[in-house]
Amino acid sequence: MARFLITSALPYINGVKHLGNLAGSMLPSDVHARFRRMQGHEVLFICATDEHGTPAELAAAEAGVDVRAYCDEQHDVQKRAGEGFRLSFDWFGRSSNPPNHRLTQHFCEVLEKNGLIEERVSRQVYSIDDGRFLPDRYVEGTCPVCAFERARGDQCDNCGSLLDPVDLKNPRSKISGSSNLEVRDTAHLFLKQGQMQDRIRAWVDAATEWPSLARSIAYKWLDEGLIDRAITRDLSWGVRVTKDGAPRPGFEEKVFYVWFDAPVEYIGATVEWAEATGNDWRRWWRTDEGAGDVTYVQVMGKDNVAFHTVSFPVTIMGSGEPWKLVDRLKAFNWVTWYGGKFSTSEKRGIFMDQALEIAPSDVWRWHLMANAPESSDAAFTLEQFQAGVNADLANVFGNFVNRITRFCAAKFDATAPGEGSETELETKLRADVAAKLAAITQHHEDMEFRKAAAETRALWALGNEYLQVAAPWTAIKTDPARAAVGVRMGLNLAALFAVVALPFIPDAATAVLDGLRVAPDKRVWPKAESAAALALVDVGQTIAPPDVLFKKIEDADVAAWSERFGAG
Ligand code: B3M
Ligand code: ZN
Repeated sequence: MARFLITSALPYINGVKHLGNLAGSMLPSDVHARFRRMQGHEVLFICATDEHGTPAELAAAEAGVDVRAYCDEQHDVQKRAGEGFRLSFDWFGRSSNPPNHRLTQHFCEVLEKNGLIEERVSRQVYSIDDGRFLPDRYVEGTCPVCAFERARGDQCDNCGSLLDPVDLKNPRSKISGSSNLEVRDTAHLFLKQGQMQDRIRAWVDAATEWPSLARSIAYKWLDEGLIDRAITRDLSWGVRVTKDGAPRPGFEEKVFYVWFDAPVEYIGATVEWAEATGNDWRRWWRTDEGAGDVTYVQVMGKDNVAFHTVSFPVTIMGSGEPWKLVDRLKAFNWVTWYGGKFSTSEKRGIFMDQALEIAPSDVWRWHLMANAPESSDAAFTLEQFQAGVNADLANVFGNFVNRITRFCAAKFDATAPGEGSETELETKLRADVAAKLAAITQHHEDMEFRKAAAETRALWALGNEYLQVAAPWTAIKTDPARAAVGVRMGLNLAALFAVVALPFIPDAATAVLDGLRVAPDKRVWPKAESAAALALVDVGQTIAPPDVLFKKIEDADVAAWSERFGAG
């Protein structure tokens, strides 16, 4: 038994996330956590809302509420959406909670002691009409790179360039719309990332277990050279800047930059979990206190990779303290929506709460993972969603389970029969199943979600092929013992298919296992070579055919959803 710490990138607080966010971090990390738990490993699966920064302040202002009240409400909304999707977090924390504040201040203080923080005067956009500095997204203007007219101060949504607010052309305040702005000098803390360049590169060189997307992004940043970056901002909502445990003089009106405190919340949320449950967080995070044997897995969209492969490691390593660093980093490309991007600010695409209004979580989970944006961006269309769900879930998995359980109920008194002996047909099937199980297991271990789903589908298809040939419904007329073998094998296949599907479609798989009365201690990850994989339903066991597992998606549904979500 090994130990896995798994973190999903922290969803930002400004509203329910869209399916692209779900597919790129929370869902795959959940699938992996479920898989590792089923293997019998000790898993701690952590997530939280990322609550600081200008987008939270702006969204609260737009909603006309105080930013703390806004975050309280949105945290609950996101927590419910996560539960609706069966995301099995051990803890869903908040970056605005006290543990993160303490830890963030701690990191800054030790980094400063280690000579990695410097106070520098920097040039910031100041709004005369608003009477305040305008950090990051508080300014909008024309992108100096691509001339997009609605670029934000920190980043251009059109070309993706990271920007400095003072570089925007025709800048205007997001608060008042005023263009009566000037550039003023003000002090900020800078993290001297440049000094850590060689250590970070050596660490990335050694990180051979990272998938290529993560490594290539890290090298791109290292090759460009790490630049010192400001880790404070002129804002009121966030983690206060301290020195020796007291407010830092000159920084009373400033807080830490959101990307400085957000990754620290992976640790902060673990502390929240430990405090709430009476557990020890140190054995997950401190290599001197038991975390040495932990494998730490991070999952995120590609735009977050630089912060996790460079900036956060600078914080962690620069502290000189024995904190756990990421071992495996899985990054995703984008899910696209009819050729464009899903977008929170533009409300384009389908959002998590809306998705659950139109279809159960399992079908989304399956579709998003079977089409995970791993090697490239992946287009989401309602037509492909319909086709995939109907083919894989309704026709292959659902139909198999229905046929065999109903036939057993009709002809074998809903009891797993013991008569008859297996033939070459079953011997070959067992070998084919073992080969598929080995492949599925390997893909899950490698966090290759598309491949894991494809092989799961291929395993299900073996069942239908087998039933086609074994045809217990024909055999029953002439050779009841032969039919019994087919039913016994069929029920065991159904149980195995459900066990293997648990990480992807936990609700439907659980319904099948409940119907087949598979004991909880047998719902563990099967070993490919073991006969136990196909001995989940005991002879003499009574079963109850589950209700229809997956409702087919009709053309009329697709038409209605296209209309509602403005698809195409
Ligand atoms: N909140 C993701 C985003 O909003 C960001 C992830 C933080 S992970 C520490 O793009
Ligand atoms: Zn641009």
